[in-house]
Amino acid sequence: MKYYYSPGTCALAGHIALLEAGFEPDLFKVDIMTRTIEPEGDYLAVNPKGYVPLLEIGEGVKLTETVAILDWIAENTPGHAARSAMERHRRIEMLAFLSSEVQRPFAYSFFLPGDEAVAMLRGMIEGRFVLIADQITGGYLLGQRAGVEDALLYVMLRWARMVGMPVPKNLIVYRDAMEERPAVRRALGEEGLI
Ligand SMILES: N[C@@H](CCC(=O)N[C@@H](CS)C(=O)NCC(=O)O)C(=O)O
Repeated sequence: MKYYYSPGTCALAGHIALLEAGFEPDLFKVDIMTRTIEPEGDYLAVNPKGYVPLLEIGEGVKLTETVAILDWIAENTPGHAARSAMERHRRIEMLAFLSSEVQRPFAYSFFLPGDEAVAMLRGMIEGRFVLIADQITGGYLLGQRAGVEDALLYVMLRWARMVGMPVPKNLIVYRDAMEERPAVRRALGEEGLI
């Protein structure tokens, strides 16, 4: 199994989820500015989309898109596969929300010029964190144990901390607890972030 990532990006979520699930992926670090695989290699030849993450499951079977990768990991982790169609829909609902409604505006806010646009996007993200804060009633996003969606939320909260964005107190407690998980610490270490 191969996993293509760039440190600290949304690809950190899949990295964490793979380790939580007990997979031992071969890691390939990608420079997303030059679209090269470090130390050398054409990332576009691997993934014409040019962005990370990409999971090569085996035999040339490649999966892109954070939502699809995280859903694949959950479905292929003993004890984590959805037990009903509705349970799976709920997971995808949460992943899609985090990906489209938090990750995407965050990405725009990192690159868009103009203080006004950035302030507007940050206000939007802050509102979404308030909605999410109300969901963490069982300790994690979808209940009482960490799932793939928690890996993505952790990365979004890490980004919030990086830009000094205020988030509800229970999300700070949640983020700090996630950061103590062995898989999270290992992924951060492997990406050179601690
Ligand atoms: N829709 C994709 C977006 C992934 C994405 O935006 N990746 C960023 C890092 S967080 C990236 O590689 N950006 C470089 C680029 O877009 O060229 C997903 O959710 O996986």
